[in-house]
Amino acid sequence: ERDTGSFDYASYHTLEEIYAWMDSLVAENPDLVSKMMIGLSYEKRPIYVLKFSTGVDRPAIWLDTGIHAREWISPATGIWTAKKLVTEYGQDPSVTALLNEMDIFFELVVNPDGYAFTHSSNRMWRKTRSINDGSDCVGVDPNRNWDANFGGPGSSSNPCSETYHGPFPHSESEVRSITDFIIAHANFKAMITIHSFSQMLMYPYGHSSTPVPNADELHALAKRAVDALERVHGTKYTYGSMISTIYPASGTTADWGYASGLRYSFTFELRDTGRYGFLLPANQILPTAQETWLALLTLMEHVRDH
Ligand code: ING
Ligand code: ZN
Repeated sequence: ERDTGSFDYASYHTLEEIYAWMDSLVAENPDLVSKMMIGLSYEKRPIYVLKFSTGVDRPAIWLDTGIHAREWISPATGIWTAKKLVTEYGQDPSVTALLNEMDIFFELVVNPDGYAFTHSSNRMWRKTRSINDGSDCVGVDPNRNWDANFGGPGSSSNPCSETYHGPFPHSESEVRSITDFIIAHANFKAMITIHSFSQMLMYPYGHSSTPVPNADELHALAKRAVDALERVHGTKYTYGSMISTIYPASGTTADWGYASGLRYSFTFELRDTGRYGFLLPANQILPTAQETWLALLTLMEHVRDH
């Protein structure tokens, strides 16, 4: 695509189209958006983060989509959201105030190898595409590979499993690129990671039912966010800690973020509840993005004010 105004936000796109779109977004908004390469995937694709910033070294929010390859609604929502941020900055008072106080770092495709593979070969691929020593099975679950109760309940040591945790924490360069980046920055206050499907908004922990110290705050905030989301199209979300809302999981993004000092760590599971599942029709992209936006804004404004 040549420019982000004529881009079709109501369709799913290939990795090449998304990468070209990012360049357009940066070219059209040089004072607001920049692109950083934070690493290379296993198959040597560049891994990019979009930085939305109007100042220097502000407190920061991390957003990511596309960590699981087949969850196409996640990066599709991310692209729309990134465009919304630049469209509303200077127009909408809440977005303007947010970006006058915070930086947003947005990684649209965490798992580019897997995403490309869902277009070329297997629409239902979830994991990375790394070769596993001693196994014919390919890939590691990038949402079990983080150094947060690594290898514990809800993850598998079998390379053929969809929840294989990998040989050691951060073995996947797609994960390691993020942890290195976040640790090097030191100014992150929040981490929001976006999956599909199940219509849930969750906070840590995934590996333990011990409540986090600010569980009451996160619970009340999650409720406000899903209420805002529901008001847009009537879509109902459940919410709570990851272990109580979905299932036990160890080595997750959100638990690592929380353990690394980010007191606001949330995981979305976008539409739907299973009718289409990962194969969500493209005509649900815009309504999904629109409703998710209100939840994201609720979370980000709370982070800004606390
Ligand atoms: N679901 C997430 C998974 O990785 C999840 C659910 C997220 C569990 C965060 C625990 C923590 O299994 C999908 N759809 O990937
Ligand atoms: Zn997922």
